[in-house]
Amino acid sequence: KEIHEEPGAVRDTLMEMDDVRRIVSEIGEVKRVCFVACGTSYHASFVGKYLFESLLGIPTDVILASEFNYSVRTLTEDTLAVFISQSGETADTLNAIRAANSRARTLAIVNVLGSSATREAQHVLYTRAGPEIGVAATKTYVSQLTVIYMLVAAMGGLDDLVEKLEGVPDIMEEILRDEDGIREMARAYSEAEDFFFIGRGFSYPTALEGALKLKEITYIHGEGYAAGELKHGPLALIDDGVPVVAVAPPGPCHDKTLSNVEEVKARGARVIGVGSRDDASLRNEVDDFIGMDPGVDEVISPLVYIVPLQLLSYYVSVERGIDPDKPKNLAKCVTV
Ligand code: F1P
Repeated sequence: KEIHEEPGAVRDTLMEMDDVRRIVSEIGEVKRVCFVACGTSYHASFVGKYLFESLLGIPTDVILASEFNYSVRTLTEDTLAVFISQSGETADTLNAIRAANSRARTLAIVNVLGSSATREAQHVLYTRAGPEIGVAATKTYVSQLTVIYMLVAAMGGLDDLVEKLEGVPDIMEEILRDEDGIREMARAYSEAEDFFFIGRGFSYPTALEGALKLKEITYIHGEGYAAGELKHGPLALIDDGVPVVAVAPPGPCHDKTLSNVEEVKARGARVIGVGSRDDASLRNEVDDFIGMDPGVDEVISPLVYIVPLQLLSYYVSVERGIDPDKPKNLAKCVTV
């Protein structure tokens, strides 16, 4: 249900563009950005890093909230520290905001109105995902991404980026209308013991988040890797029949990711390719193919390409007889 609410969550979040512009003018000029978060919110932060660096040229760090204490000293007055948290109550993230407040400008991006993070941070932006009951974050992830894109668009005056964002909900709806293929695919992969997710650039965070969703709701071991890292170790784990999900939208990273697909295929991997539906080179190389709207480029792809990966984990979970909304050993909010 919550995956199906994603187009609406993105639409509602986009309505806040004026608020984002107001906050950006309150914050003023920044020379450095530092994202701090946990879990899924940490992966959203990674997309933020690629956006700030490639579109605005602003050096950006991404730090796990639980590791933040070890780098708090590097913050400066012209740093914008951005804390991302669905709940706004995650203890590690709250501690990090408190530690950062006297050293940098702080902005919290949260989903729950009036949560603790909104009181601790100097500035606040809300995602408009509505309540999320499922323990694993889905619609709140795409809403967090939306706010990050809006923030970058407002800081850089990038109206073309806002235009691209406005097209995203319709593209998501198209994927959701066509989910039977993914349900079929999930059946074929539900007995797997290990899964790998690979992507480069903007698709690296998508690979990380795809693997996290799989771990959280199917209990299958899943690893997300920057595709170029495969040769630095993980290739040793690729054997006959090991599923590899390759995230390869059109753009500058595409061909290199394709060569990584060839590498894992040569070692017997069973590859699910996620790419533009007119991408014959990827389609011909892989065992299963998830075709996406050809108009979605690398920059905007994190918002769209995560949807089939969430659906895949959801259907694998159901296939394995698990309740995807209540995975074991995972709390919706980690307050200790
Ligand atoms: C962070 C988080 C979630 C995850 C789980 C545990 O929460 O890691 O991403 O799905 O619920 O907490 P938050 O700070 O974004 O609320």
